[in-house]
Amino acid sequence: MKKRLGLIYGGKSAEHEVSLSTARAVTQAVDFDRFEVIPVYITYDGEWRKGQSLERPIENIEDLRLKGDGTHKPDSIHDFLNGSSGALDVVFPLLHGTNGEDGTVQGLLEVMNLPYVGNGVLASSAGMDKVVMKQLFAQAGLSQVAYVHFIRSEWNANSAQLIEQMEKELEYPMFVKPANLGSSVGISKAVDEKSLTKAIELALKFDRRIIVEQGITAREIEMGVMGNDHPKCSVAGEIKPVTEFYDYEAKYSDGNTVLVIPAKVPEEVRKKMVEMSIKAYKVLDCSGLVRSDFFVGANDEVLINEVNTMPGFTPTSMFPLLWQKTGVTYPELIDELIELALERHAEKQQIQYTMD
Ligand code: G1L
Repeated sequence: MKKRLGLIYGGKSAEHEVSLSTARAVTQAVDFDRFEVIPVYITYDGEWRKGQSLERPIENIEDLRLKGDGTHKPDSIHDFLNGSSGALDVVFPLLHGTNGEDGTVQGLLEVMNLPYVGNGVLASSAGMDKVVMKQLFAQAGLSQVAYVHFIRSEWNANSAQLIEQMEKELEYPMFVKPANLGSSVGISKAVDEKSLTKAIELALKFDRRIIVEQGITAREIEMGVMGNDHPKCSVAGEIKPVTEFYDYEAKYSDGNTVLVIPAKVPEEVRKKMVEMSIKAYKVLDCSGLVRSDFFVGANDEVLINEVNTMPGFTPTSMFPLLWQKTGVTYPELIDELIELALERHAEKQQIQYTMD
């Protein structure tokens, strides 16, 4: 019997289009002899639409924008995921939760008792908030850049005191960000008090909670982590700014940066990154996968920047490329993640919920 794999994609999010290309890439990599692939599209308006099983991989992204002609409309989310056309065996949630509230779709899938790929509710929501994530990292003894955080009402009540605190605890340049990682918007660099104030007012448009981080001069190096209780790391990859004199092979470049995989780092730095990636994975109780992002200073000091519980996931994104260079192809990656989802779900079925 083929397993029924649901792909949930689209969503009320700025990453809607990215999600569609990712869903297409996944259909192109799944083994149709072993899986029946069922598309579940969430429109920009938040409407859920379930399609018929796909006969073949998707070529044209437009074919993933299921029409709202009634045929796809569910009577309830329950019918939707478990309904007449047969239950799904495993789900690939290829989106951020509505309005960037990650962990919400995972929560829905938990309530439905459906196995799903990637991180659970706790890791998804803890990984969504930069302040929560950094506080957990600090608790785990992981080195990271200094930061200050506050909420909108504290800023409104006493911005002068907060500026004073930031200037005392941090140095310019600083990076001001909405705490909610779902939004890549609203981030800016501050070089003096005036630009700091401006950056904070901008970030406050996107979130009520703000984090201000110490800016540093460092290399940006990332690792892929995959597994449940015994996670493994990929080789490291570096994101390098394009300079006039680059001599490395620029296979994947967006014009401003190139990816160098494996990154040229000393063995101790690589080992440190593995150790820190696993610690971060455990403290956030991750499962499935994350991409862990580091700063490596001139003196080879390693600082963790963040982990991304839903990294870019097309075949040319950092996470799949890192695994490819580690010897795991894109179709193998998808297979492995589905296995991990089923394994986690099976383990959860054994948990006892009552005392009798
Ligand atoms: F299901 C996985 F594998 F956990 C998973 C889910 C989602 C991996 C990567 C992503 N990434 C995305 O969905 C996105 C980068 C397209 C965000 Cl909209």
